[in-house]
Amino acid sequence: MKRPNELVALLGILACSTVCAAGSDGSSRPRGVGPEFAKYYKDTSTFACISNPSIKIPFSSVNDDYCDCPDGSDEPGTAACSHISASSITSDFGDGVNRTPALPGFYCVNKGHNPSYISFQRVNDGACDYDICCDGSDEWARVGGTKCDNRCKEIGKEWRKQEEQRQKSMTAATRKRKELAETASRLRKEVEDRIENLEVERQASELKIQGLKVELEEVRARERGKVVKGQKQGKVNVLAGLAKERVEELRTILLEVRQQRDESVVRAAELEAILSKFKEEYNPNFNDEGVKRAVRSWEEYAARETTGGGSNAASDRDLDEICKPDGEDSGINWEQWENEIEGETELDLIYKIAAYFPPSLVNFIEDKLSDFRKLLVENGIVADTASESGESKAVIDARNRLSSAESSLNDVTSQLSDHRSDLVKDYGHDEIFRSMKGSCVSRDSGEYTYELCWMEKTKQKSKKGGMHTTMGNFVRFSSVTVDEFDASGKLVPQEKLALEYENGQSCWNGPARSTKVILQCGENDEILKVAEDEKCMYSMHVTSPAACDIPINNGKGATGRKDEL
Ligand code: MAN
Repeated sequence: MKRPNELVALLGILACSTVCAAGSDGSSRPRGVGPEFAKYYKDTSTFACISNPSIKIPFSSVNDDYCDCPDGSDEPGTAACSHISASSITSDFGDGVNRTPALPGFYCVNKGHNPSYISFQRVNDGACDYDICCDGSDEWARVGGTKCDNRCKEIGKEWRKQEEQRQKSMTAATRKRKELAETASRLRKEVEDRIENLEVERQASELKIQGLKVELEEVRARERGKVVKGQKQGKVNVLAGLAKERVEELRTILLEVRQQRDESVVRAAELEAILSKFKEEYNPNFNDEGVKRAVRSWEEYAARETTGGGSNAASDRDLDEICKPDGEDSGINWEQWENEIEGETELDLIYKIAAYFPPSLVNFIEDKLSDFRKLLVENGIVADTASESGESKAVIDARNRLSSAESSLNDVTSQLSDHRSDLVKDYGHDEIFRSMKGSCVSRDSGEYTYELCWMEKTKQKSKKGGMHTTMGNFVRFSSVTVDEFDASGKLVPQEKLALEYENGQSCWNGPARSTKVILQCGENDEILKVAEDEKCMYSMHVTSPAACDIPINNGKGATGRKDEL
C-alpha cells in the first residue's frame, strides 16, 4: 500500500521499525500512540481501524505513511492522515463510515517532562516543537536534516519550578478565597443582625409614635382648657361687651339728667327773678305777717352761697367730654380694645395691670408678674402662649417629639429596605463578592488608567488629567468562553465567570459605555489586559482569588445564595 514518492516516511521507517517502542511504562506501542490507545494496536498481524473496526488492514500498514483508515488511526506516528485531523467535517457522508479523527495527535513521550499530543500536521514538518514535544520525537524522520535534541530534562525542570510556583500561588489563592468567603458570610450575618435590630427598632418606634400621638392629643386638649382665645368666646370680650353697653346706658342717663338740670336751673332763675321783684315791690307798711315771712325767707335764701348746683364752665366741659360717643378721639376706644384682646388670654390682660400703676412701680410689678406667670406655666397651671402660631410650647414640644419619632421611623424603614434588598442581591457563588464590594484595582494601558471597582463601577482616566469616564455600573454576572492553553499546551475553550458593567457614560455618537470583566483564578486582584473591542465596549481580563473554584452558572442569575432564597 505504499507509494514510491513517500520516501521521507520510508527513510523514517528504515530508521525505526513501524512498531517503535514508545511506552514510558515499558510496553511496546507503535510510534505516536498514547497509552490510552495501546489496546487497539496489540494484535500485531491485523489492525482494525478504531472507529470503523470492520475495516481491517495488515499490521504492517500501520505507520507506513499511507492513510488507510477513514479515521486516520492507522497512522498514529506520521503526518499521512493529518488532513483528517486538520479537517473537522469528515464525520458522515451517509455511508456509515466514521471519518472523525480517532486519535488526538502524535503522542510525545517527553520523558523527564509531561507527555503530550502534538497535531499530526506538525509531525516531521522540519521544525522542532519543543513547547509540546520537548523530546523532539515529532521530528523523527529528520526531514531536511532537522534534528531535534531531547530537551525534556531542562524544560521539565523549568516547568516543575514554575509549576511549583503556580501551585503555591493557587494554594494561596484558594486560601484567600476561603478567607473572602468567610468575610462574606460574616458580612451577611452582620446585615441579618442589623435587620433584626432594625426590626425591633421599627416596632419600638411605631409604638412610641402611637404613644406620642396620644400624648399630643392630650396636651392639645389640656392646653385648650387653659387658653382663652377669640373675640366671641373670651370672658374678657363678654365683659368688655357688657361694660360697653353699661357705659352707653350711663351716658344716655347722664345726658338726660344734664338736660333736666339745665331746665331746672332756668326755672330756678325765673323764680329768683320773680322773688327779687316781689321783695322790691312789696309794701312793708302793709302789716301782712305772711308776706313779711316770705320776704325774710327769700332774703336768707339769696344770702346763702351757691352750692354749685348750677352749671359752671369747667364742669360743663367735663360733662361735654364724657357725653361724647366712644371712639378713636374720645372716651373709650372699644374697637382698639377688642383688637388688642384678640388672641390674648385673660391672664395676659391681668398682666397688663402693671400699666395702670405709677411708673415707679411698673418695673417691679412687671418682674413679679412675669416670675409668677413663669411659675404658673412651669407648674402646668396656665398655658404658655409664647408661640406666634398661638400654640402653646407644650403642644409644640409634643408635636416636635412626634415629628422626630416619625422621622427616625422613616430612617429605620429605609435602612431596613436597603438591607433587605442587599440580602437578595446576587453576590456570586458563596457571596464571595460581598466581601470585595467597593474595593478597586487599576492598571495603566495606553493613554488611560483603567479602574475596576468590584460590584460598583469601571472607570477610564486619561493620563493627561481631567475627569474620569465611567465605563459602566455593575449589573449582573455572566459567563464567557475563551480559548486557553491547557496543561499540555493545547488551546482549549474554557468557560469563565464574567461581570457585566453597563450604562456607563454615553459615547459620542455611540452607545453608553459598557465593560465585560472576564475573571480567572489568581492569587491577587489584578487587571491583566484591557481592550476596547468595539467603540466604547470594553473588556477587562482580571485575576482574583474570588474566581477560584467557582462553578459557572452561565450567567443565569445568582451564582450563590440567591438561588436558595
Ligand atoms: C474617549 C475614550 C475612548 C472612546 C472615545 C469615544 O476618548 O472613552 O475609549 O473610544 O472616547 O469617543
